[in-house]
Amino acid sequence: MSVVSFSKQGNIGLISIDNPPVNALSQAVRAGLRDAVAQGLADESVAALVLWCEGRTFIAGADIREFGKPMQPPDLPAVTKSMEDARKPIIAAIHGTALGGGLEVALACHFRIALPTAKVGLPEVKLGIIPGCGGTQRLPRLIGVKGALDMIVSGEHVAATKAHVLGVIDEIVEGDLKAQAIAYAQRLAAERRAPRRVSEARAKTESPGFFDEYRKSIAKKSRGFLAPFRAIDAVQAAAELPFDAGMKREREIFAELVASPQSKAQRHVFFAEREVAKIPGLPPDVKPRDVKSVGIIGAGTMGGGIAMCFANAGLPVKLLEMNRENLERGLNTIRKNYANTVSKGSLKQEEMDQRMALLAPTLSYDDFKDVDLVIEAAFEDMGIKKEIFAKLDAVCKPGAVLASNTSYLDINEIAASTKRAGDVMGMHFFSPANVMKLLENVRGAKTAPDVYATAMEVGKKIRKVPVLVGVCHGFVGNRMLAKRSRECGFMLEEGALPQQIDKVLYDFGFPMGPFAVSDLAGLDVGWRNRKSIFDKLSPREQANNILDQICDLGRYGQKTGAGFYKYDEKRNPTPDPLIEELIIKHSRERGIARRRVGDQEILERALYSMINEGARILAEGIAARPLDIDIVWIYGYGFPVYRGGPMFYADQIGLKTIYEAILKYQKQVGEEYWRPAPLLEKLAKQGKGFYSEA
Ligand code: 3H9
Repeated sequence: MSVVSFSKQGNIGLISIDNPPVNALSQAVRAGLRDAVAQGLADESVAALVLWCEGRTFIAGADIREFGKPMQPPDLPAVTKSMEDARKPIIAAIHGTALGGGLEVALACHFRIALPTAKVGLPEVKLGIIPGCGGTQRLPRLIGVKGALDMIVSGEHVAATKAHVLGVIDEIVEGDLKAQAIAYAQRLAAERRAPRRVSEARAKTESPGFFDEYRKSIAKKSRGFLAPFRAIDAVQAAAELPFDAGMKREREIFAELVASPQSKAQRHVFFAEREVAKIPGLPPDVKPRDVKSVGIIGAGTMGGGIAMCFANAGLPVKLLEMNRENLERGLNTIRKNYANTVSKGSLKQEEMDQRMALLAPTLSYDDFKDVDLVIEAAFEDMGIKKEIFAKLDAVCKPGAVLASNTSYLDINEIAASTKRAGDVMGMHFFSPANVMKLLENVRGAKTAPDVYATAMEVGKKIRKVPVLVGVCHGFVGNRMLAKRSRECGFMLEEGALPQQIDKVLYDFGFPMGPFAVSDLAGLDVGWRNRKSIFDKLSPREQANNILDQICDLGRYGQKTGAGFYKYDEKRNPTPDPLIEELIIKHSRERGIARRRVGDQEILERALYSMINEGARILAEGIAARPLDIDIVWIYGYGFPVYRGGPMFYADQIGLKTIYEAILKYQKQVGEEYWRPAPLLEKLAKQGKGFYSEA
C-alpha cells in the first residue's frame, strides 16, 4: 500500500495521505505527494485538487527521525513549489494538527479549510530549528509580519477558529471534512477560480526598528536558545527580500540549525519525552487501575499544590489535615493561588469555583475509605509517615493506591508499615506542585506493576511528565543535586563566591544559580535537612558550615529579605559584602588558602559531580535509561532543554573528557568526593557514551 494515493470524485482529484501515526512527511510521502499532484495536473478531467489525510491528523510535520541523515529526494521545498505553481486550485482540508512542514504544505496550497477542532502551528523552534519549507516566507505574506512572528517564534499551536480570524484558514467547516472539501473544490471549479499563490503577496512591513524591538521582547524568555532569534532573521528576510531570495535565506538558516548541537539536543528531548512514558519490561496485559477520586494528606505548600493538580484535571479531592486551622490555612492558600490566576485572566471565575468545589476538606481518615488513590504529603519524618500509612492500611478500600510524596525517605520502609506493600509507592511532586511539570514516581521493591502503571497514567492525566524511578536516598533528582550542592559548597570555601557560581550556571542555561535557588526555597529547608543527616556527613562537609552561619543570622533567604544575597522589596537580589566577609573568614578559620576558582572549573565540578552520580544511578537500575535522568533534570530542575539533559550533555562533551576531569578533581579535592562511577569509567575507556551503551 502506498502512503499517498490519488483518486477522482467527479471532476475533483483527491490526494490522500495515509502514513500513521501522524502523517509525517517521510521520503515516501514526499515522493507520493509529488506524483499525485503531477497525476492530478496531467488529468484533463480534473478541475481542482483536494489534499487530505487519513487517520487522526493532517500532516504533523517533517519526519523528525530523518533529520541528521542524508536528505533523500525529493526535497519538500521542490514538492511544495510544484503545488503552488500548479495551474489548478489545490485545497488543503485540515483536521487534527497541521504542524511544521504540514502547515507549510497547506500554505503552498491555494485554499485552506479546517474543522473547528483542528490546530495549526509552526513548532520548529521547539526542535531548535526554524520552518524550512517556506513557513517563514509565506506566513508573513499571508497574515502579516507580527502575526507570523508570534506563531513562529513561540511555536505554539493555534486553534483553527483563531487561525481563521488571523487569515491562515479560509473557511471553517463542520461535519464530514472530506465531503466538505470536495464540495468546496467543486464550487471553486464552477466559479473558475484561479489558484491564489501566497508567494505573490507582499509581507506587510512593520515600523522601522520593529524587528529589533521584537528581538528585545523575547530576549528574556528565549535566553540561550538560538532558533527563536534566527526565526526572526528569516521573517525579516520575508519583509525585505523577494520571495525566492527569502526562501534561500530560510533554507540556509534551517540547514545551519538542523546541524547545531542545540537542535540535536532538542530533538533528543522531543523523543525522550515520549519514550519516558513507556515502562521498560511492563507486561502488555498490565492495565492501570481506575482513579476517579483522590485523598491528600497535608494541606501545606506541597499538599495544597498537589490538590490543585487534581482539581485542575476535574478529579474530586479529599484534603485531610490534623486540625481545622491548618485546613483553613491550606484552603485559603489554594483559593488565593486560583484568584491570582483569575486576576491575570488565565482562568475564568466559574472555572475557579468548579475547581474549589472539587476540594472537600476533612479531619477524618474515615473519609478516605472510598478513594482510589491517596497521596501523603505530611512532614518528612519516617515515624510520622509510618503511622499515617498504618492508618491508611486500616481504612482504605482494597486496591486503593497508597502513595507518599516524600523527597528522600525509603519507600520500602514506608510500605512495610502496611499489609499491602504491593499497593504502596512514591509520587514525588516538585514545588510549586501545581506548576512544576516533573513527577518522580518511585517504585518500591514490592510495588505491583499495575500500581506503578497507575501512577504513570495519573501523572499524564494531571498533565505532568511522569518518570518512573527506583528507591534510594533522594531518588534520581535530589540524589544528583546533593552532589552538585556539596561541590558548590566546597568551591565557596576554596575561593569562589555565590554570585560567581550562580552566574556560571545561569550562563550555562539554568533559570537560576544554586545559591539563588536556595534563597528562593528557604535556607531553613536545607538547614533542617543538613541537621538531620549531619552524623552521616564527612568531616569536611561537617566543617563546611557556611549555611549554618548564615541561618544563625536569621537569614533564611528571600522570605526574610536576605540569605546568600540581600533582597529589595521587589525581591531583586544583590551580592552582600557581609556574606563575602563571612565566607572569607570561614576559609581563613578552616586554614584554606583562597584562590581564584575559574569559571570552567566551577562548571565542571558542578556538572560532572552530578553526571558521575547519574552513572551510578543508571548502573544501579534506579533509572532505567539515561533518558529518564535527562527528563527528570529538564522538568524538575530547569536543566536547559537545548543541552538535552545531563546525560545527553555528557555524551556531547565526551565521557573520556569527563572521566579525565574526574581523575583531576580526585587529586585536587580528594578521593572521598571524586571517584569515577564504574559505568562511566567503563564507557569512557570503550570510547562510548551513555546513549551508545543504551
Ligand atoms: C518540520 O516540519 C520541519 C519543516 O519545517 C521543514 C521541512 C523541510 N516525525 O506525540 P505523540 C511520533 S519539523 C516523526 O505521542 P500525540 C512520536 O514520536 C516537525 N515522528 O502523539 C510518537 O511515536 P511513538 C514539526 C513523529 O497525539 C508518535 O508519532 N512538527 C513526529 O500526543 C505519536 O506522537 C512537529 O514538531 C514527527 N514529526 O501528539 C510536531 N511527530 O509512538 C511534532 C510525532 O513511537 N509532533 N511523531 O512514541 C507533535 O507535536 C505531536 O506528535 C502531535 C501528536 C501533536 C502531532
